[in-house]
Amino acid sequence: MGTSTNMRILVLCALVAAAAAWPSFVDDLSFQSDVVASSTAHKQQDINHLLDKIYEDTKYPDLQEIAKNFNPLGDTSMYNDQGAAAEVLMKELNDHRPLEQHHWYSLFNARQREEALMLFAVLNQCKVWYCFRNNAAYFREQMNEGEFVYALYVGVIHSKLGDGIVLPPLYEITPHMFTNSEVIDKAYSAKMTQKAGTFNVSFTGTKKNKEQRVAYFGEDIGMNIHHVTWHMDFPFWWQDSYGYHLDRKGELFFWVHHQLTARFDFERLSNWLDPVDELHWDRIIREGFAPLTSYKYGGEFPVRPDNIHFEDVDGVAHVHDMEITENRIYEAIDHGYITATDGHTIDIRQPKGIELLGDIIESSMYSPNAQYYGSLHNTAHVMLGRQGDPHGKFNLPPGVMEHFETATRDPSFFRLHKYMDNIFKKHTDSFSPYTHDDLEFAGMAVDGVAIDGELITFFDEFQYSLINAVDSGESIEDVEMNARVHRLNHKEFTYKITVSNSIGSDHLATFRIFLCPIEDNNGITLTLDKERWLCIELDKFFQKVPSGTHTIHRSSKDSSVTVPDMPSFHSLKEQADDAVNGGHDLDLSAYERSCGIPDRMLLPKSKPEGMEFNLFVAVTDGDKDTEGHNGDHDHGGTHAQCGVHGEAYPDNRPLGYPLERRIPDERVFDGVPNIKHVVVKIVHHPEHHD
Ligand SMILES: [Cu+2]
Repeated sequence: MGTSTNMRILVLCALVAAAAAWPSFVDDLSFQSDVVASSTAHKQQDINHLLDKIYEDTKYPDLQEIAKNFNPLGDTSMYNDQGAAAEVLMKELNDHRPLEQHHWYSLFNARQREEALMLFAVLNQCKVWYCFRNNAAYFREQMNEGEFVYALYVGVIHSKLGDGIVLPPLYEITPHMFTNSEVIDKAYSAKMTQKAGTFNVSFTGTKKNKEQRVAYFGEDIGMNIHHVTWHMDFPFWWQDSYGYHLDRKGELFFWVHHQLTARFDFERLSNWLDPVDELHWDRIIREGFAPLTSYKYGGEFPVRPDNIHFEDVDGVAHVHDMEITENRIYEAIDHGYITATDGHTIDIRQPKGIELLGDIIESSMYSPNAQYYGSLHNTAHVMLGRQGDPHGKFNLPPGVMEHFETATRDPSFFRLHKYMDNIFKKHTDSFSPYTHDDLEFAGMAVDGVAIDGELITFFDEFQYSLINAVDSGESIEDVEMNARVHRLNHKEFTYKITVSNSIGSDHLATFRIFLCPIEDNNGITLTLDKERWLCIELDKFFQKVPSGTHTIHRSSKDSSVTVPDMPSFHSLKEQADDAVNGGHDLDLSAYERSCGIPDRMLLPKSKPEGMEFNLFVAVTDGDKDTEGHNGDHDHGGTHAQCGVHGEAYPDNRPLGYPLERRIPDERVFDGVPNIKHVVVKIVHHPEHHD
């Protein structure tokens, strides 16, 4: 008996069990056959087909058939909400309200977001894959493509039905959002002239622009995917009524952006650039940005010249409103409490405080008082995105800052996030420093830390397909067309951490590894207190340490901060088709999560002559850290910055522990045996290619 038969029987059993809960559902044979058929391979194939050439009507006959004949309100027993969400969206459609196709889409546009979320709500209410796929196929042909793609991605991420599916890399689904216009134009020519081609993508700008030296960071397609996926995993619009609570969302918002900020400053350090200065509402925005990128529909992304004053943006906010919002947040930090809508106060000088602060700064639907504390982060993104056309005089489309996949290209992104990072720092600085007793893990000592292998970075060459950027025509065949980009990469290495456990028995330990600068950009040695805020998290993992002295080996590939390179859309299609045709199983679980720093970018680039950094390792009590959590504590290995899908964050300590609080006296850290740092050297090989 083949695996697929086993699978079918398994699913059939599940169906019979489910039938008890949904009596009307078993009467419909189409549902039954669908449930039997929807193995991971089938689901993956459906998603691939739904996302193929999203700006055109689907070419797949089964999806065409569904788009024509499926009625979302035909049998409402397939939904958990008896079709309530579908009714809302169908009414909008019948009233001809939704945004047209072939128009730009931005999540920060309230009405467009509302529409995308209407579709998300429908998909999220589906009990079975039949419902999910059919609704997706139906609304694909009815709704704006940007709204559709967004709803489908967050639908797959957050619905149980999406388990096991790997979402194709967005740079191959909506290549315009990741690729400059010059290369997109070449792809069009390739198609028209029927000449296959691979086109080099250069980073935006020229050598006259100092910021271009670090464009490889903000314009890295994997980093863009990390950022957009994090915001899909933890959407600001999320409400728990969608199905579950996003654990420590506000704190993760702080941590993931703090890490982006710290990583960007690390790259600047090795490129002879000053650290990013924070954004000031009352000063000029120093760096302009010319995206040299176009929407598929909607023209070019607007340019912002250097040294412009912040302008009020019609219909969004006055600069003064932003300052008021900022003042209110600083006031909350100084008071140590925030005021909820009903006037009661919520203490934030407590471990959960940073989470609430993140909620009000972003702001997310978790904010206890968005009316009063506003929406500093989201509104600032739009304010910055519109500075090229603040009064809408030129009818320009949204700026790169108004999309999570393009925002990190603009240097103002890092200014904005440095500004917010400083607000968070003011809050964490209000806590008393950790004492020796807080930090000590009695009976556990780190005797040595070393690296097996060399810490070497280089640039690799990577290609992705532009097929989905260009239109199809009946008489013109697609030709192979790729974009070739340079990406930061590093050689694989292993940490060797020697630990002595004198507790007398095996004990679970949490290993927290950070890389920290030793000197600032002027060559001045940093105090530990300055250094700790600039550290980048390299890994965090839980491991049993046997009694006695042992050396723990941990590969850089296993970092819980990073994700591996994603399979291409072509490979996902091939694998799903093979599995469906061959009747065998598909296991792509290693690629299911695309939230996380790309593994390639784990290490900062450094310099050809090498740079020294502190490798900081803290080993803490794993039993305490994971108390109340079960499982293997590994959770697919991307938990550090992206949490665990649908579950509580596996580590009870504050994010960034033990470096998130101020350290006025370094001797406290030096006197704790379970914390150690060593100097390591990272060398950049400019000539090396993979
Ligand atoms: Cu962000």
